[in-house]
Amino acid sequence: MKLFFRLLRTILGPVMLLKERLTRPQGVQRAQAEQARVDAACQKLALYQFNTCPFCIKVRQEMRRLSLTIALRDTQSSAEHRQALLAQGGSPKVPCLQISNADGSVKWLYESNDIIAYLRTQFAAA
Ligand SMILES: N[C@@H](CCC(=O)N[C@@H](CS)C(=O)NCC(=O)O)C(=O)O
Repeated sequence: MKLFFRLLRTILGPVMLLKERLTRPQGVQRAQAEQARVDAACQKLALYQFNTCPFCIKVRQEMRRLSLTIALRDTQSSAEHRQALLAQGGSPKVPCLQISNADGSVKWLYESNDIIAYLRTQFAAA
């Protein structure tokens, strides 16, 4: 089954990446100070993902729509990232948003729809 999905991604991957590029949304414009505040907040976030995962593409597009610069950690090309996600997040599933809180705690948010909802709550323009 895993092999089937891997094969499907190999075949459809380039098409999905082309579609992602062609439908890249225009990011929201913020005042400089507001964007600086958002950029600083985004430094506490990291998205574990990989290029041809359709759920990851959905989250990346939302990040662009909201003009968010969030570190991308590729779990397909990096064994270190994959291992960190599994060990600390509890599952190898992507996308997963790592949220580092001010008190030092870390939250691992799975499910593309939940990640998108979180990003909108935190960063959608008023
Ligand atoms: N319902 C999840 C689906 C995520 C999903 O199926 N991700 C796949 C990659 S496209 C995955 O990580 N599969 C590996 C696994 O489940 O261990 C979402 O919307 O985020």
